[in-house]
Amino acid sequence: MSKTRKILSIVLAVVMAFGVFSICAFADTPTATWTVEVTATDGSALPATIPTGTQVKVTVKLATNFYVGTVGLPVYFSNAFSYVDNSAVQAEIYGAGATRTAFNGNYTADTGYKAVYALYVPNSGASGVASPMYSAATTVLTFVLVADSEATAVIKLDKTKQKSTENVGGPFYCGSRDSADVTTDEAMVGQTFTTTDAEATVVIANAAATPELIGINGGYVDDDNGYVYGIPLGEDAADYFDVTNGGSFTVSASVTGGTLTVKDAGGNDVTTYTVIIFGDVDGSGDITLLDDAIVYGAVNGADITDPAAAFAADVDGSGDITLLDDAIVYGAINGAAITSNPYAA
Ligand SMILES: [Ca+2]
Ligand SMILES: [Ca+2]
Repeated sequence: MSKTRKILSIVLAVVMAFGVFSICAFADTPTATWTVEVTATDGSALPATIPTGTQVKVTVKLATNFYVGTVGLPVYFSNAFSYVDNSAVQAEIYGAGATRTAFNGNYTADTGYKAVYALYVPNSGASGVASPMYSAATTVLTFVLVADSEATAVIKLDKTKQKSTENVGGPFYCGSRDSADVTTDEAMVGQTFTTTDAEATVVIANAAATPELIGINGGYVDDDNGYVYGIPLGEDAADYFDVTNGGSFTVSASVTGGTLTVKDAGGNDVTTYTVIIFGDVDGSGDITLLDDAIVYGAVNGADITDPAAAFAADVDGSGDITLLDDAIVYGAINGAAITSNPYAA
């Protein structure tokens, strides 16, 4: 037996167990308007195109007021998506004690589609649990999908899957009642529903490779510390780096403490680095007596609290700040050369 047939047989067994067929009335009942919304997992709007690997949240709402009976809710989604295990959250329509079941969402449904199947069954009529009145925009089901492959993907309730006299085995089933009394009122099935908004389309594109910053002309990317250096004093940091995979970067200032931001092809920030100009401890962009004063203070026990400034003060790359660093900074003020990367081989 295929998984789909197995699911259908379970649904039919449940429906029959509740005697729906015995009072069988595929009556004309009010139209129920269902909506399917697809958003980012935090509920914000999705961009026009999402890259593969993105997770999206599917929210199924019922925007009609009526006394609800048993509900079987198959939500179909294109094979380009996969269901995220255990992500389904079902509304407690009949209270916490009633049966709610969300089947694993990765079984094959129609060609090209998989589905999440959520079932809501009231406790038996004998228990006297009142049938609740849905209020407009009740969230019935949420779950999370992950985009696997490039596609124009669809997530939908499928009207052709609705149970009716012509389609008794239809898995989409929405019972209703005339009042809150579940013991005496007839459960009616075959409720029509409006499909207008019960479908969402998401465009999935293959994710571009992540852009990486690389050093050129002696520029160095220190990924361990999040620093970039190797930029000669007074030069523009932009001339010492490049980005792979169609990315780009911006530099706020070519001074110690400046920020180099790597962006992807879409202009989104990917990584941020802090610029280090060795000897420029105060972040002014040049080396002056003010820098020397800070280095000299550090040699004598003062703290340089900013990590980037402390890194820039260790101009010989020894790992600590000593009189040798002070001598190099003092020399630079007086025109001596200073290395832009003391760690270079
Ligand atoms: Ca300075
Ligand atoms: Ca040192």
